[in-house]
Amino acid sequence: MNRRLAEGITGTTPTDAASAVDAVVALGANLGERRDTLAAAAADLERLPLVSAVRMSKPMESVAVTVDGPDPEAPGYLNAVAIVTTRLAPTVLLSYLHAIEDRHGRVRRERWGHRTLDLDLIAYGDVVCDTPTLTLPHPRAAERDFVLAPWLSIDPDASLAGAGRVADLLDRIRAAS
Ligand code: PH2
Ligand code: MG
Ligand code: MG
Repeated sequence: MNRRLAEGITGTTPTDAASAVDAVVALGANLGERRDTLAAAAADLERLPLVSAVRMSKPMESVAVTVDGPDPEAPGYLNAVAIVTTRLAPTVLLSYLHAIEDRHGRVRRERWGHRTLDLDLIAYGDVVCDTPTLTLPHPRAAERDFVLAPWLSIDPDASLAGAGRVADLLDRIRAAS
């Protein structure tokens, strides 16, 4: 990894104009006015500094996956994916994602608890890293159809660093279920 990219991952300095990156953000909501919340979050992403474009998938319904597996009795999720073209360093982008979650009433009580808004940083270009605050790509993205399907819908050539083409990952999940 080059020095400037490494600084961008661990530090707070934005990288320069030549290094805008496509970051993949997964959005999910299973409480409240889910559709409105996702639309508002997309607008919040567009307003972030050093973000030049946001391409958002259509929202898709999905069954809540809990620590015990899929639960059709739990409030269902609306999931979407946004591709965010940005010069923000990944850790800074992640902080903004948390701030947007907070603004939309996110309460953090239990792991995988119901939530008004969840914003996960799935990928940042093809960066691979594992730090206490950020793992890229997102460690569970390759198993999550509710991330891969909306992502594929806006980028048919998408691939996940270290895991392969999103289309193939999704085929594999669907063949196994
Ligand atoms: N997010 C979770 C846990 N379970 N299930 C669905 N269907 N969609 C999600 O976004 C989701 C989930 C934790 O982030
Ligand atoms: Mg999540
Ligand atoms: Mg999250």
